[in-house]
Amino acid sequence: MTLLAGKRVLITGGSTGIGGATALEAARQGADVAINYLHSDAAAQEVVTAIEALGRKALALPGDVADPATARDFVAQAVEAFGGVDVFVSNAGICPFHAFLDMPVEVMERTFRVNLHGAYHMVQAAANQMVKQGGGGAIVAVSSISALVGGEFQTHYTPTKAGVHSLMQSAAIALGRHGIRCNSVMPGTILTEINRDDLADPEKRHRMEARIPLGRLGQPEDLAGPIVFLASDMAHYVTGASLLVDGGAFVNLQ
Ligand code: RM4
Repeated sequence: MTLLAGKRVLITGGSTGIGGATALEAARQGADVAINYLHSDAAAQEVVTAIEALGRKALALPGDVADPATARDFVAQAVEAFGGVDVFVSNAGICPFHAFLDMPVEVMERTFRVNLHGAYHMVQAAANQMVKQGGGGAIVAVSSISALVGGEFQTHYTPTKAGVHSLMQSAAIALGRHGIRCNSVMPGTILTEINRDDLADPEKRHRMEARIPLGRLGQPEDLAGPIVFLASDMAHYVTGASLLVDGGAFVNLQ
């Protein structure tokens, strides 16, 4: 299958986790891929090397999504390299678990600026480029099961994921006339760097696993297929939607 044949795909937070897995799957599905990343040059280069080994073009650009200039630069450099943007995956996010009552302002504000403001800057920059190009496009944002349910140590995080979900709904309305589809995925508990420390607690990990009908925590690769589907022409009449990818955790009350 080449669900993204000839497409030019941009992904934020693309050097590891869900973003990295999606970058590789997009390349397997025939796309050229540009990734934004913040920390590890080595990890980003590994993704680039793997994409090029699949015979596709790859580009890795560092930048903090919380800075509006990063969005403009990322899109502009990808357009210079690939000639345009067809798919944009807004994935970059953080979740520094912390209690509510003594939540430091800087922790709360950083989480909002990365997860919600960063998504807004990036989606807006990608949408403007897609409108300029004409021909439509697809935007997929990584929201979360946490848009729908809470977390004691995530009071700064869950509102940002609810915001990302809502951003896609409103962007779908604003961009429909341009043939640009906007959807979100809602991952459950997926083992990545974002929660490695949190799930290092055996009791917490067991408690999270016990809630999942499919019997295991998610892996980044579990998100790649749903994201590629929403990005592809198979979802040509899907916009403003959200897709839970959680092994059944959300519905499992008892
Ligand atoms: C997700 C969900 C998971 C957590 C990550 C950090 O939205 O809450 O359980 O491990 O965030």
